Amino acid sequence: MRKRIVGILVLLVLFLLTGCAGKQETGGDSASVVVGFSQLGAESSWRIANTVSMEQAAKEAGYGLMMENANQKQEKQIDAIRSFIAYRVDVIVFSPIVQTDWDNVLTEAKQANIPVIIMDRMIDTQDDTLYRAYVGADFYAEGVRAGEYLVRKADTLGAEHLRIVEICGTTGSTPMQDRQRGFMDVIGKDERFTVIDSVDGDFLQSKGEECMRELLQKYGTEGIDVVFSHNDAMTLGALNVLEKENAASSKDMIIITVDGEKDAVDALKAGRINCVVQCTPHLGPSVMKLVRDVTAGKEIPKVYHPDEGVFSDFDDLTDPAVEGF
Ligand code: GZL
Repeated sequence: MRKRIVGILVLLVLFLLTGCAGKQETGGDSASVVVGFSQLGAESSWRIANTVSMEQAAKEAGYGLMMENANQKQEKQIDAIRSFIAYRVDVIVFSPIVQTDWDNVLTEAKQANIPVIIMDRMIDTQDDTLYRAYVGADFYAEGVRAGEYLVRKADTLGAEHLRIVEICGTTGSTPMQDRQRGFMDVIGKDERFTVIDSVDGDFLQSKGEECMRELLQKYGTEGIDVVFSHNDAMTLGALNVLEKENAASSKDMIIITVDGEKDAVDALKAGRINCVVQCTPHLGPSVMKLVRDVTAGKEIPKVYHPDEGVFSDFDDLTDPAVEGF
């Protein structure tokens, strides 16, 4: 506990000494708004694009942005939110790495009368007054799209039985739980499909490689028909293994991924992946619009889901609309 108090004090001193805390930090004038932003990490191209989106949108809005990167540690996010409260930012924005254990720190923000906007992932709470709005994907719908693609593919192939391995994102995170739930709600009752294994890849490319290597050792290329991976980073890692070991790839396996980064869409166009479910990282403009409305005292919608789609080998992949972020 002492360590964390020291951590918060160090954060505060750094903000004050480096001028990061200054309302001028990203160019806004003294009248501008200061947003405290706790980003969960830099684990994937999605996350990096999301951070850039937030920084650009804050700059365009003329808002000060105090961003803390938690490097995948929930306790660092909690410390950062406490430092934003101590600094008395105008609005707190954060992307919760996992869904649980946010009520205490969000209650402190509420008591300090600082509005909170949750971006990207969601939290488990009984008290929805702890946050003003949620801006992020409908991850359940993304999982459904992945499942619907697989059903269509099985219909087209006339497949009688397909064995699926699932490479999951961060355990306890909204995208991991809801993509899995949506996917299973579509394929779970269809006897043609069996999920033979579900492993934790933590949204990391390196762990995606590890997972695929272990799955191949366990089942062999002959024992796996479908790879459903919760994000492109893990999928690209898995592809490295499949192709390096001359194992089957999308020619022999059906590979389904989520996010829609450029490398994954390029792999789809090259026939290395079969389906890319989109999950946009470009949430900054929507967040800053809500910051504007909240600081102007306006009512804001509780939930905002961006429009998202899916690209697959059923599409005309020469269409310029088929592109990654
Ligand atoms: C989804 C986001 C996920 C991405 C991953 O909104 O939280 O986290 O799918 C990222 O690439 O690591």
